[in-house]
This record gives sequence, C-alpha cells and structure tokens, in this order.
Amino acid sequence: MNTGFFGLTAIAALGAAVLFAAPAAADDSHHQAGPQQVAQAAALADGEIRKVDKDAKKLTIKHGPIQSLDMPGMTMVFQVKDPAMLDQVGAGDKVKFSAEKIGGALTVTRIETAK
Ligand SMILES: [Cu+2]
Repeated sequence: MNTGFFGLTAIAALGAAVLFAAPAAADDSHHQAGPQQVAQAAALADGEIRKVDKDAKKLTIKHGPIQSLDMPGMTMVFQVKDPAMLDQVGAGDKVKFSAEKIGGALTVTRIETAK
C-alpha cells in the first residue's frame, strides 16, 4: 500500500505550485500596473491637488494608496483624460479620483472634490 506516500507527494507538489504561483513583491515598480490589475479601476483614491497645469493638461496630486495601480501614497503628476477636469479642481482641493495607465501615461479618468 503506497497510497500514503503518493498522497504526501501530491500535497508537496501542490504546496510547491502555490509557492511558485505567488506574485513577486514589486515595491520598486509601483508605477507599472500588472495585467491582473487593469480590470479593477473602480475604487476612488484620496488626493489633494498640488498644482493645476492647464497648458500641459496635467495635475500634480498628493495621493493616498491607489489599489488599482498598486501604488503607495506619494505626490506625482498625472495626465487628465478630459481637459475639463482642469477646471473642476484647484490647488489645495481635496479630491477623490481614479487613475489608469493610458498609452503608457498615468491618467486621471475621474475626479471629484471631496467635501
Ligand atoms: Cu503615485
């Protein structure tokens, strides 16, 4: 009777497969959203507008963690999907927003002022 031995082997193989399947931690590449993260862009991140650049159509936002982009909190520059967004917010405004990587550039796709 070798079923016990084969059972253990199967469990060991399963354990190894789970270990190898675990995603590598990638704190140093937080600006590169993995393919598994592209789909979930629903949650809004917290932010504070630092600068509105209407000429370059960019917003500088001090933001909290952005789950959909696997990004920790930081201050950075975003493109905007719609230039009208630049008129909706001003420096110092607290905002809720969502961002996606569009054509290689991190772009604000939705923004609203947080009251
Ligand atoms: Cu960032």
